[in-house]
Amino acid sequence: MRRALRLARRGWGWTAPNPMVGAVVVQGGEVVGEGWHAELGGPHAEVVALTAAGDRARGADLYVSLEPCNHHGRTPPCTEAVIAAGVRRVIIPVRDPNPVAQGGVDRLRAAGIAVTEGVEAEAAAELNAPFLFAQHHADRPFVTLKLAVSMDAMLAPRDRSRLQLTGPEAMREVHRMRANADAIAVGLGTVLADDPTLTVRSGRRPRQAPTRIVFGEADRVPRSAALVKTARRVPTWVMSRGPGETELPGVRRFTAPTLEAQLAVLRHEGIRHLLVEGGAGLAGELLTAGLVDRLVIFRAPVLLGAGALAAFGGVELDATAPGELPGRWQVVTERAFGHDQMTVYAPAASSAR
Ligand code: AOF
Ligand code: ZN
Repeated sequence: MRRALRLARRGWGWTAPNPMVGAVVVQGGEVVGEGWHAELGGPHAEVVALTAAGDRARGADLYVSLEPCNHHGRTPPCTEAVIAAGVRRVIIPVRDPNPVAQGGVDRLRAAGIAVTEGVEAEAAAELNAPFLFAQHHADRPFVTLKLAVSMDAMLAPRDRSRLQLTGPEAMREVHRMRANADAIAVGLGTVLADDPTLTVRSGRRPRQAPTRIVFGEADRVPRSAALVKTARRVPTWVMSRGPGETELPGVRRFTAPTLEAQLAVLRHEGIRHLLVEGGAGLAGELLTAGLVDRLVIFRAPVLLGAGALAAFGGVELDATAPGELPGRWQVVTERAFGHDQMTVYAPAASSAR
């Protein structure tokens, strides 16, 4: 199953709104075929793996990182391919909550195929957390908040100068994360302070460039901002509370009265996974409102000290425990990138639905 999950990851940035899925066919303790869902609209993982296995799929075990689909979508149902191939047993981590595709386990069992569930369930759910979330929540996107902070949980030095805290390894990881998001967002303050580009500039490019989103009043977004100047090439949206007057060429503008309402607009526009990259104001608002599904913190080995800009703007931080996070969080992943430490947190109450 871990092999199937590794294969699934090869679809990173290419399958949305579909999940990433991998499959391995095992016959007599030997891998006889494997595959993954490589691209939206392309064949599903099981079909690729079974085709690779050919006749050797008869009587084999099929490890697939999501319940096989049971519907005619862009491709025929995987359940029928599994049954036709003569597979003996199917092993999955989690069921597919998609109402149109689900039902695979029941269909396979009805055809006399043994099905084992729950293998590597946590890892599989985490890999496709935004997909799984979207099946149960139509009111907003899955929100990943990424922040690079100092050891004392600061975002910027006292003089607010633009300081690159994390190293090149962490940068590459951020670009990889961007490739798996439908949209990348920042607050207006970050546009004014950093003039970011918010494009995927390292690693494999995604199937579609993520939409770039600014939360803030459109009238305050400079026409000279890098995001505005490139808006005709890369989709760029501004989410404002008020209507505003200035024209921003190539930029789509949306008006909604609250952050929640703005997120609802984004989901309605097809954004299922939103990566927020700051700054302190937007991060604080999202955290306070309980709208963060994954918090990704890169901690750089520097101290910014008194007077620096606190990472979780507007949210109480325990001064005696620098880096302590507001709310209750559990650690999902921890990993070093060069000199920086990445920690991924999920809200403690909810699991990766
Ligand atoms: C599988 N194996 O590799 C994937 C599955 O309309 P389609 O054909 O693109 O199907 C999309 C749905 O199928 C998707 O929303 C999810 O429920 C399931 N994805 N299922 O058996 C796969 N990618
Ligand atoms: Zn399928």
